[in-house]
Amino acid sequence: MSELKRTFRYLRPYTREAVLAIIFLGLVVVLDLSIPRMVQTLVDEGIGNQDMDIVLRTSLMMIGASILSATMMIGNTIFSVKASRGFEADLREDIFKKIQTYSFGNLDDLSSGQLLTRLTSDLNQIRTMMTMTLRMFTRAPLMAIISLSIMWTTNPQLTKYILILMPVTGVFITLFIRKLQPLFTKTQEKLEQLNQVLEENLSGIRIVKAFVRRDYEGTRFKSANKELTDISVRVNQLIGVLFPLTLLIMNTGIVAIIYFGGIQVIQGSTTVGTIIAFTNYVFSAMFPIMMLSMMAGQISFAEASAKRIMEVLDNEPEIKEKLDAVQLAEVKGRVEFKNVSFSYREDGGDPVLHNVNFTAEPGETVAILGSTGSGKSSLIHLIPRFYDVSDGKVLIDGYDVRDVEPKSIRKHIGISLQEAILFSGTIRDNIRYGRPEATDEEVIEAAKAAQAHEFIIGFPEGYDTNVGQRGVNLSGGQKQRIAIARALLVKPSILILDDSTSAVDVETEIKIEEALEELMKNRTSFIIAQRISTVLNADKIIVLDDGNIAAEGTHDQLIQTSPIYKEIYDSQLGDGGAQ
Ligand code: DGT
Ligand code: MG
Repeated sequence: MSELKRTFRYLRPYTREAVLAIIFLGLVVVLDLSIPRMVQTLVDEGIGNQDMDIVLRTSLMMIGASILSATMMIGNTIFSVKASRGFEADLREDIFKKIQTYSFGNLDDLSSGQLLTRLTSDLNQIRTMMTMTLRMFTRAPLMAIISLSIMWTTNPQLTKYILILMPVTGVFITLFIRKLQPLFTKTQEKLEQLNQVLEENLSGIRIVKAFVRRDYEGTRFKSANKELTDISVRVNQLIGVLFPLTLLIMNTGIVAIIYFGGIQVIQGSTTVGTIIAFTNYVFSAMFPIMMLSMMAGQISFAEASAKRIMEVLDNEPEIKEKLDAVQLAEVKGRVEFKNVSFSYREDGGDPVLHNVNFTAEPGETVAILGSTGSGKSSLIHLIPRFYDVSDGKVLIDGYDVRDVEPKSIRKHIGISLQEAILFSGTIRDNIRYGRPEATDEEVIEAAKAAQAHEFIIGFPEGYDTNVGQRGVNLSGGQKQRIAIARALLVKPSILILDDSTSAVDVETEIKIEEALEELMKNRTSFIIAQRISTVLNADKIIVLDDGNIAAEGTHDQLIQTSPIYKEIYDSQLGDGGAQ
């Protein structure tokens, strides 16, 4: 319950609506409960005394009360919907805002699929809970209290029978809920598992087809689906048993009222009308207990969802900005790694970089080579402070990146990540993502340097071509070139290209290389490349081997001194090389 309670603070801005909704609900209950009272008057005074006037008047009053009650219910709906939808929107906005503050490390822990589930279905659970609270759950206890007080003031003796039955039902339902609660939690888990299978299948459906694994995937889905179905059936069967049983108890109450009430009527100590009214009030008094069983499910679901949502909100960004962080107005581009070690897990884990030391002077081009998994991407991710080092320091212009406001560094860095991700929208908007105010000329200039201009103007709509959701209608190499243009357009002091030409043919790669040479003149550039031909001209080549710098220097130096470099060189360009 505790996590759910914490979400309730999002209702605060809607206090007025929530209070109004509950006031309307209270009026509905009072009006509804006044009706059995009127029945009592109608029977005892109207029919009993054969007074047509009272019969007519009371009937009209009953109709009036019903109409009024319906109107109040509409009022309740209007305000409760306003409050719960507002609550949902605010909470969703907060989750969204929080996710934007996440650093890379946080995003490694919570996948986008998980975050999406929390933003949609979990949020939905809580909102449903909120709507029900404002519309039905509050109604139940009100009904119980008011009907019991009416009963008590009219005939305490008969009320006692009901008061005996209520705790019996209460105990009985509590036992049921105890049994149900773990089943609800399990249902939620099974649902998540099924979603996981579905999500993987949907995003990887092409792989499934390519590897002809439809049957395997079908089995996986079937078993997850069956598990969910089995547990849902059990839950619903239990609930199904619960309802008739509470109904049975309620009917026992009504029989008791009629039996003992009947005796009282015969003895002349009560009236027939009272008995009729009482049978109605028994229902109203027992109703909340039945409601409780429904609530139990909803609350368990909502609590589970609240937990997941609060996990997102409680997650602190791993990269923390210092209070007295330095603002860098200008970056010259000197990058220095001092005894840097790095591991992805804060609690240790195998370091992926060991004691890395190097300096890149402003304007230098640094090429990073190394086999796959050697730590190249990890290394360059430390420059914009996507992750914090485990040991040592990364310095930009002499400032430890941890002492500088991350925004003010990143503004001066143009980066093209290993996986080129584009947004839905036009090519133009994608290229100027980092600098929306860039002119069309600048966009074209960047695209030309990235060797993207040619193919872009080849599209019927040129720069206004829509790249569709996640840029699916472009080839891998085309996406990469747009990503390079996007990085160049920022006119960064530090340019980082992580394997940005892996999907581009050799000829185009060389062209990009040539165009970049001009553009890289005043920038410190880090180029990760698989092909050695693209890095021959670099001011400095760093060869990474399993997280260690195995060699560092210019091509001429390395070819003399580094066997590992010579090996890479020979395999690609030397005697054994293809080109
Ligand atoms: P590549 O792109 O295949 O040529 O390889 P590199 O050199 O870019 O390698 P890198 O830095 O991506 O990975 C180095 C090691 O770090 C490798 O053992 C995988 C591991 N690693 C990479 N990214 C993550 C991550 O996000 N979380 C964890 N726990 N490990 C990671
Ligand atoms: Mg990499």
